[in-house]
Amino acid sequence: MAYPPPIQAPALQNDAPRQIHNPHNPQFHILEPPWVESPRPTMDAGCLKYALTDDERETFERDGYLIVENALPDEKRLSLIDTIDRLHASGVLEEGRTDATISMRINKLGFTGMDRQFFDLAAYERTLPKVWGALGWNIYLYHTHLAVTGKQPEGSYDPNGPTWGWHQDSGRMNQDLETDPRPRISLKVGYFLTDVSEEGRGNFWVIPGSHLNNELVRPANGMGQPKNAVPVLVDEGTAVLFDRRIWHTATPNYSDYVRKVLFYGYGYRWIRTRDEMEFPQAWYDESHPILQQMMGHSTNEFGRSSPSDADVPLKVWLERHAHAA
Ligand SMILES: O=C(O)CCC(=O)C(=O)O
Ligand SMILES: [Fe+2]
Repeated sequence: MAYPPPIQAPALQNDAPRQIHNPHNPQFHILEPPWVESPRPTMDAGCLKYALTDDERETFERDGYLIVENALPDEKRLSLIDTIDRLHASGVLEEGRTDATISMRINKLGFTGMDRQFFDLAAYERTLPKVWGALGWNIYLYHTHLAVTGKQPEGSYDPNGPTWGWHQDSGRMNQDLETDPRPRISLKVGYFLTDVSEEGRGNFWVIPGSHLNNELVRPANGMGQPKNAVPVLVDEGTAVLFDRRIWHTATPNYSDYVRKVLFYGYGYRWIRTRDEMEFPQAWYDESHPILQQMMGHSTNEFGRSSPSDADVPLKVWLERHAHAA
């Protein structure tokens, strides 16, 4: 598809006034979650077939990332792409156009309130069981970003050219914590909606196993990529879980394939959100308890680090289904 897509100014599906849900705001506390008294439908136990396997855990802990093929069936994937295209055409993603080195990149933070599908994906049955398998049950969605990478206006693909923007996630967390290696604390799920099975398509690059290294040795002359760096080459519909500590980078796209990725960051409930969690109140109210936990539920602040069962429906649910896990 041409980049950028033609502007059609379509009506947004969800243009109702937004309420800001900041889990750190006391008004956000739900003192008597309805599900305690009368449990509403929640995650289907069928999702346990997607639980993190021993092999997957070993791969994730050794390499710092895990590829989950066919995570998104075509219908769901195409509908997500359609939504991104609609939002893009309306101009609302433009504030995410920030990247200084990859000029055709949009990286929109905190996008879950832009469409109900984005919101619901926070408790997606094929990936959330892997997330709680890696991090445990005291988790929530602390950060999201939506990336669209179009074709660079000039130049050509050359990994031996200038070194890209290698980093570990979470900003100051990497300076403020003093251990070696630093603790994991969070991971991201990247949903690759378009085909990035070949290089030069704005691929996500990683250095396998580098999540345990506090430092990265970059090429001294600023040319080429660090040792052992590889592109994550995956088909459309693949999800990639990655440890926030793995050294990784976004890259420029020199192809005609516009790359579209949704990133969902999960961390412990005692870390602060990295961006605004803004979405319509009704979506939250209608959600099942585990999705509400992902979107910031807590009965009070204390319950983020010392949760009672009322704070963590996922824990209660896992205990109930322990026999099936
Ligand atoms: O867009 C990419 O490929 C990588 C983005 C990134 O750095 C991240 O998701 O943490
Ligand atoms: Fe990153």
